[in-house]
Amino acid sequence: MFHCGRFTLSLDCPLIMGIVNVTPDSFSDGGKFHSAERAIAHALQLIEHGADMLDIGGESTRPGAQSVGVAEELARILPVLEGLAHCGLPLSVDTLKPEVMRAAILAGADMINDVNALQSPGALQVVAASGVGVCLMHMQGEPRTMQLDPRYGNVLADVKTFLAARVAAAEQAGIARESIVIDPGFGFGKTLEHNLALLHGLDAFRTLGVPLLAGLSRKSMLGALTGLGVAERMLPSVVAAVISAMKGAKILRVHDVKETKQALQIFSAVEEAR
Ligand code: 7PM
Repeated sequence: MFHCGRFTLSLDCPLIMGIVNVTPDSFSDGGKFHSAERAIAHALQLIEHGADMLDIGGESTRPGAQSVGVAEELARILPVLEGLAHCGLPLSVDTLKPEVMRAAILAGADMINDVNALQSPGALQVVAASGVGVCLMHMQGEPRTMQLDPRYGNVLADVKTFLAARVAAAEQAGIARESIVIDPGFGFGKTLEHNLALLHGLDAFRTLGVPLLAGLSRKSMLGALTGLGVAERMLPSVVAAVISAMKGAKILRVHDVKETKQALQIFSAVEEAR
């Protein structure tokens, strides 16, 4: 079971976390409103397609991205959180800023997805005080520069050691183990070889004793392997999601919810035949 905010979720079958990007619309004065409307409409479509939870992001954590201020990030995210408050699904917010976490939780977020694994000063405390779920993700470096020269002794061992330490820090701060998931952070300070080693060895994270979340959807490693552009990576993304599930991932963070759902129906049927 995974406890996050208002929800307790069974992880007997892998869950689908649908990605909701709140993209700033710089073309009109009504941009903030229209970008929220667009994000909410997209989220409702993901729910129809079978999403089990939603991950709302204001684009501050993207590889290569310039950092976005707290006020700007909240202006993007809060209207979407409010618009989806009664959609029936757990709402995750993708942020690494404690101030954004606090405001998002007050606005009804059920989970914080932190690519920085709650390492910002105050982040552990904000989550611990709230009862929301958290995803602790591994990243080497910072989003703007992390892909320049990623290096590891042994990527699988290094990422696992980091995540074990962050789970311990979270528990020490008072976050319930039942509210924690971990994520190796595909593409976050990793070469293609690092990403492949992590996916191949993903089952090794199971011994950490908390559920595993995997995000490979449309990522550049899939482009590097197929030569396909980002808009053409649905099938490779679904295959990567199935491979993750077969290696024990319990939450799959994806753009293509409908197709991933179909694939996981086959996966889950085969699992149940065990
Ligand atoms: C450009 C490149 C835009 C990469 C967006 C991205 C993850 C995440 C992201 C992940 C968790 C994306 C990424 N990836 N959070 N946020 N795990 N927990 O594909 O793998 O959305 S941003």
